[in-house]
Amino acid sequence: MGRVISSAEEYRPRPSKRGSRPRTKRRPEHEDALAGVVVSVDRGRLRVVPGRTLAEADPEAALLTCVRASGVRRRSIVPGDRVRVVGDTSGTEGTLARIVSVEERATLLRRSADDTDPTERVVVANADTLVLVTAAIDPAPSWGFLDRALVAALDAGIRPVIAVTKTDLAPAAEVRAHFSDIAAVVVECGYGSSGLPRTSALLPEIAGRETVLLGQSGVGKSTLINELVPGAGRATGAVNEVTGAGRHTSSSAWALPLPSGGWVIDTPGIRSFGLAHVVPDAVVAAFEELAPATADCPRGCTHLADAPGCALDAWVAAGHAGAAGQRRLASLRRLLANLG
Ligand SMILES: Nc1nc2c(ncn2[C@@H]2O[C@H](COP(=O)(O)OP(=O)(O)OP(=O)(O)O)[C@@H](O)[C@H]2O)c(=O)[nH]1
Ligand SMILES: [Mg+2]
Repeated sequence: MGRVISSAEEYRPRPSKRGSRPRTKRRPEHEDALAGVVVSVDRGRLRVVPGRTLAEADPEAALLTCVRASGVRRRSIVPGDRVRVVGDTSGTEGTLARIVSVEERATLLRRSADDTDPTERVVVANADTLVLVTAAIDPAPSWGFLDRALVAALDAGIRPVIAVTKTDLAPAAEVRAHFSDIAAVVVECGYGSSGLPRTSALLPEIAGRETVLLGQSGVGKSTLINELVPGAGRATGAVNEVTGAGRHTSSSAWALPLPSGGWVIDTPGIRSFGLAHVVPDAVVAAFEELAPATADCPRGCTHLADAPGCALDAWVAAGHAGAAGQRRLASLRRLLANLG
């Protein structure tokens, strides 16, 4: 029979090979870790503002420069992430703190490099609003890109707003038409489009919110941020006159506090917006004016152009999806074909 341990005193743990120091999962120092939110990630260096959420953070507070503790070395940490920090949390120049944990994310805007690449790139965490920035011209709007980013936002539960820049160079009519039947606000903010500051239409949409600005390179994201946040000092770059492409001026995302409350996150221009992580049903649901039609589709309908009995064509033909219905259906089918 095995030995019975009758009392605690009698029990002698065998000395462990690793030494006799008791190992606990949670080190005591983490219990008084400081709550903070990541505002930027620059390779191994992360800047963190103290506060449980951006809404609670003091925009004037000194940012902590942090590195990852070993427990979160391989975790994705992006702007907007709510974290716990230990070490020197004074924020004094030259000091370093350590991020020991990352809180669960409320929302997650993510993309893959293309539709078949399963590698996810998380863009930002916990944003409640996506301002999808497109220029009226220079560079010309990329409809596929805009639709995809919109799908990703709706899939993530993030409210989309479309901001059209460079309306001083060309009218926003085409962009408005493209989005005329979806539940996204379209605001114009080109240079001198009216006597007002060009951000006046955008501000009410983002005041007090956690907003991410997303768009292709050269559409004017950083220029907008510099006007929204005086002193932000985000670098801006001219669009190449020959190719009409932006120069990828911003290389990392950065969250900045709006003077009127709320935060905006500038992001580097991206070329493509893969949706490998999004399931087809979520894509259909994101096309709000088309989605009701699918109730009449046969079971397991792919909703592609050759799908027998797909109810989408009749729905659009009957005008239920508005003037842009035909183009939107084509856009939806393009996305679904890419996903499949
Ligand atoms: N005419 C005109 N030019 C604009 C407007 N907004 C921005 N620009 C110009 O467009 C160019 C690109 O602006 P950026 O703010 O650097 O663009 P970005 O979207 O941050 O680009 P990346 O950082 O490369 O992703 C700059 O030369 C801006 O001056 C606008 O409303 N009208
Ligand atoms: Mg930029």
